[in-house]
Amino acid sequence: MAERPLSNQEVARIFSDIADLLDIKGENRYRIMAYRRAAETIENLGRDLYTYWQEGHLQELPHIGQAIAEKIDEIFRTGRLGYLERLEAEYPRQLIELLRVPDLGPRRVRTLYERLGITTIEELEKAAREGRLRDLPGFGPKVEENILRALETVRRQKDRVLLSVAWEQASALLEALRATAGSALVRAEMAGSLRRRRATIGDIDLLAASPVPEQVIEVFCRLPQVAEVLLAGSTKASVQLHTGQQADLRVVEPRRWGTALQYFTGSKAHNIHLRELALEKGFSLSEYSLKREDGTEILCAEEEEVYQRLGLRWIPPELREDAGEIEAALEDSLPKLVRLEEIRGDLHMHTTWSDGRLSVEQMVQAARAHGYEYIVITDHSPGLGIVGGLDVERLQKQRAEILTVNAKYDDITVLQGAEVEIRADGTLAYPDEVLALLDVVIASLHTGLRQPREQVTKRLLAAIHNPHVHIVGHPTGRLLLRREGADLDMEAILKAAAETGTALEINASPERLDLDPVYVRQALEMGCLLVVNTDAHHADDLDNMRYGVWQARRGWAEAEDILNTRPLEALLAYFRGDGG
Ligand code: DGT
Ligand code: CA
Ligand code: CA
Ligand code: ZN
Repeated sequence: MAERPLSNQEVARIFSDIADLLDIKGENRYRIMAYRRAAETIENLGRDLYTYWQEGHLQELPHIGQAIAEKIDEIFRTGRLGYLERLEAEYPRQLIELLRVPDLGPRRVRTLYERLGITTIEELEKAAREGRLRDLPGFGPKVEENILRALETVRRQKDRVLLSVAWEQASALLEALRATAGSALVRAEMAGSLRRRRATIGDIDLLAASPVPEQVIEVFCRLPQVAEVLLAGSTKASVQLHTGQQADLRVVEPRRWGTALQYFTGSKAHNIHLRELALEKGFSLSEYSLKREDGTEILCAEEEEVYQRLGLRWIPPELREDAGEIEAALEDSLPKLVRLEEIRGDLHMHTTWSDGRLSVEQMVQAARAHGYEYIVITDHSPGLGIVGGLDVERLQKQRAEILTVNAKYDDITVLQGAEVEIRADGTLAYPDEVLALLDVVIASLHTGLRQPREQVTKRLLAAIHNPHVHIVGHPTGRLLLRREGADLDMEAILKAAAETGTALEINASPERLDLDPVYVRQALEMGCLLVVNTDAHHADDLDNMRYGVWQARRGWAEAEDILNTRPLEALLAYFRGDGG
């Protein structure tokens, strides 16, 4: 008996590692698939696998047959798995890390190991630099070059964190700084990619204004969050937090705050373009000031003044990627970006009816605390990978409960929807007659994300063309810093969504933020409508709405582009097909 039963994630990891190792070994596809499916089932389970094991119900779970049930049994009894240990003796588990390098499939990983004994990224990089990969079977100079480039990307990704993680840390730092620095601090804000609300963040950039910069730097370096001071000067400091994150602080004179905030917000590409524009107008723009050709300085205490001096409207930080925002500001055609306060309801949330943590009523309470006018409860359908989904009978029972809860509160409308699985063969997990009974239908992909482009695109298109489907949930299925989205023909998807009026979701869950802003903008140009949903599994998740709205803004979305900024009647009219 193991000391502590392994978590679902840990057991799922064992089976997905087995699948990866068998893949490297070149085993039969069906066996590999069987382990992958089992891992997916376990990962998405609503209850502890351990409980199923104790109750002797393992084999009732989808994709858990006798062979896998026996392995789970061994894992829970002994804390080990002999089968995996034997596999590892042939192919070290470290090789799985190599599979994540783009351009390296299982066959190439095997070749690397068998021919050159490579097991780590470092060894791979060394061999590639020394030109030892190009002569391996199945490689060649082009592949070697691609691998080197891919390793560069991997390295750049490695030190990034989710926006939500960095944002919470930065908020706490600012709060502590404000509380401790007292009157030495005039103002302080986030800058860099955080202020631009990028989905992932390299380091935290903070800017402060103070007449006594040294004092602010000193206070900052002593904050309880700081583990180590990497660099401290009179106007800037770099520290490492206990979380491992790096944070940079710059302190400027209050009368130079505007130019400094503009500069440190970036992006670099935006700054370069802005500097060129400044030069055309006879100014040189720096973090300190705008300098005229005769060398005299114009100081900008506010960011608006910087843009104004250059003949521009103030540009919201989310747009500052040099993607046409400067041109738009010049001709005064910047979008009127959607704001969090404009969101009237959340159309995607889970309860204990499937894999959520709270009851319908508890989720309703949480939504009322957010001041929402309406919400839609969208639990999972049964289907591949998602266990505990509602069959048609339980869906009816849930409807009764939702109606009862809805009747209890007159300040919010609670609707019944569902997150229906788009199955691997492209059909939906509920028949049309069932879908027709629901107020809002979200169709999502959770499995088969690695299917070839044509196949996975076709599945999504089929869902979009189903007249009962109102929304496509987290369209690509990406998990930031962890898993690429499906290889979709996005152009075809957006075109079909625009034609059928099917809304695309911006899933606000910090690890998804899917659709990506780049596609949001493309979707809007093609005439699609969007929704921003939290996909909440707990009350706290409702706070994630801000991350979704920020990504919508990064995609240039206005309130009218986002369906859940509309009043309930207008929203439902749209979904019924008789509204704008
Ligand atoms: P990150 O940290 O990778 O998520 O991205 P950022 O945008 O926060 O980049 P970071 O921390 O290297 O620099 C913060 C800001 O400082 C950046 O957005 C713009 C400005 N900046 C940094 N280096 C340069 C530069 O070489 N030229 C210009 N014009 N601006 C720069
Ligand atoms: Ca940064
Ligand atoms: Ca920085
Ligand atoms: Zn969901």
